[in-house]
Amino acid sequence: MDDLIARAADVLRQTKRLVVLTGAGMSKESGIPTFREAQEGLWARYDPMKLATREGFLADPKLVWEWYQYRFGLVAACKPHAGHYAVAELERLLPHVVVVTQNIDGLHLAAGSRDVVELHGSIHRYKCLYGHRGYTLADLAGQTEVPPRCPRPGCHGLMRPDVVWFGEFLDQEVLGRATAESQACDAMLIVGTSGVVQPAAGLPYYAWRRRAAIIEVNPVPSELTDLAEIYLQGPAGEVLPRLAALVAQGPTAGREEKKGN
Ligand code: BJW
Repeated sequence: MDDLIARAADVLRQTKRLVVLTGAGMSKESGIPTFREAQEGLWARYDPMKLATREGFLADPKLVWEWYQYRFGLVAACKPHAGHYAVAELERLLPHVVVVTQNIDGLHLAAGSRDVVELHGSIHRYKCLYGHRGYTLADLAGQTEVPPRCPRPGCHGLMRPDVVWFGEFLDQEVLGRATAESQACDAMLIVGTSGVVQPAAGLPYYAWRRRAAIIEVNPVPSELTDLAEIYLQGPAGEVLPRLAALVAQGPTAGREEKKGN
């Protein structure tokens, strides 16, 4: 493992444009459950068709609203871990780093990453069924109806979290940026995603087609592991800080020379 992390650090040090693609496993060590892991994943306990589709919301808006409020409470109680800070550190160490995340928890931003593309939206933002966006929970405070109604005068549409549910299109500008970055990168660091949800799972193929170096961090092989030139098998909170520390330290050859002196 030490050798693999050193090799990955060498690759990153030479990287001009890095995309860090993250999924639910990135936030697991902060205390936020993943989706598809057997037993502990959210979809093992909850039905995604009832809770993460527009049809599910229209069938039972109160149930879906309350589930997201429960998850908002979970997220609000969590902090970024060492892996999130290591990703933010990479942004300071390398010329161009963009974080493309499927997570809605805002933890990359909380850790100090500045260029973050939130593919599936954010649990910190709310919109109404008619698409009026940009609200926070504070804007809805004082309303007694569940879910609350759109604060825009004359609208009254049901409010929902500004996240992307199954069967919904991703924001075209957001997906366009993620695609363009993946088509232009010379390395992609994939962390904590099973790689089954499209279109996010298609992004590494753009990088692979242009022979960008693909590095994956995941304790369990994913649908994307075969694309990876370097597979770092382990949790984000352990692997990423070691990786960022080696990138900061300088080239492997330099370290060996120092050791020999
Ligand atoms: C660790 C770790 C540790 C554990 N460290 N790692 C083409 C083919 C087939 C289907 C489709 C297709 N195109 C579109 C679809 C339909 C659908 C889809 O992909 N379905 C698949 C399930 C088959 N996609 C969509 O509907 C998307 N929309 C779309 O494509 O629009 C166009 C369209 C419309 C209609 C028809 C066709 C096309 C929208 C997808 C939206 C996904 N939304 C969710 C919920 C977001 C809000 C919320 O959070 O509530 O997004 S679902 C859920 O899955 C969430 C996640 O972002 C997403 C991805 O999951 P992720 O992050 O990979 O988590 P897990 O749990 O799967 O994996 C965790 C990983 O972490 C594991 O590998 C662990 O090993 C690892 N791990 N501990 C590092 N410590």
